Amino acid sequence: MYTLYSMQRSGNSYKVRLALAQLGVDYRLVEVDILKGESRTPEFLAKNPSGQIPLLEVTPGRFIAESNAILWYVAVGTPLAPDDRIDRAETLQWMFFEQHSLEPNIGAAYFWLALIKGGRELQSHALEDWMENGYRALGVMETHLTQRPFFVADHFTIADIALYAYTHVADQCDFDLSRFPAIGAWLARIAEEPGYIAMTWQPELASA
Ligand SMILES: N[C@@H](CCC(=O)N[C@@H](CS)C(=O)NCC(=O)O)C(=O)O
Repeated sequence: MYTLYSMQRSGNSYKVRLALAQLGVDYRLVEVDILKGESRTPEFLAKNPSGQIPLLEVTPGRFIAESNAILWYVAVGTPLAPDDRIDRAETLQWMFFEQHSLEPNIGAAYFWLALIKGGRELQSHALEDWMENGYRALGVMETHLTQRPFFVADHFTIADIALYAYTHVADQCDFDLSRFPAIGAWLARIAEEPGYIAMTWQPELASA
C-alpha cells in the first residue's frame, strides 16, 4: 500500500489525494505540517532531500517527489493518463505550464494570503507580480477551455487535476474568478466527476 506524505491545505498534495480518490486506490496518509518545519527534519530529508510534500512511498524505501510526477506514476495505464502520443505530450505541456506559470503565482499567493497569518504584509513586494502573472495564466486557461470541456483529449485527465488544485482556491487569495466563465464551468464539471473529493476531505490519518 502507498504511503502519502501530505498536508491538508497544500494544493500540490491535494492533487495526489484527488487522483487516488478518482482511481479508488487505498493509501496510508501521513500529515506533515510544513508550517512547523516537519518537512525539514533529518528524517524527512532522508526521504526527500527537497524537504517538500507531497511525497509518495511507492514500495518500502522507494519515494517519488513532485506532485505531477506522482500523478503520472499513480495514473499510468488508466484513462486519467492519456496513452496516445500527442495527448500524452499535451498532458505534459499543461502540467509543465501548471508548474511554471500557475503554481508559482496562484500557489504562492494562496500560501501567503490564505494560510499564513500576516502573510499579506510579509509578501507585499511580491503580490503585484503574483497577481499579474496569475491572471495571465488564468487567461491562457480560459482561452483553451472556451473551446473544450477539459484540457486534453476531451475527457478528465491528470492535466485537469494538476491545474484544478490551485485554480479552485484562487478566489481565496484575491483572484476574481468571475472574470473567467469557461474556467468556472470547468471547475464545476470537475466537482461533478464520480469519485471527486474536496480539498478538506481526509481518510483516517495515520500516525507519522
Ligand atoms: N514542485 C513541487 C512543489 C512542492 C511544494 O512546493 N511543496 C510545498 C507545500 S505545497 C512544501 O512542501 N513546502 C515546504 C518547504 O518547502 O519547506 C510539487 O509540485 O510537488
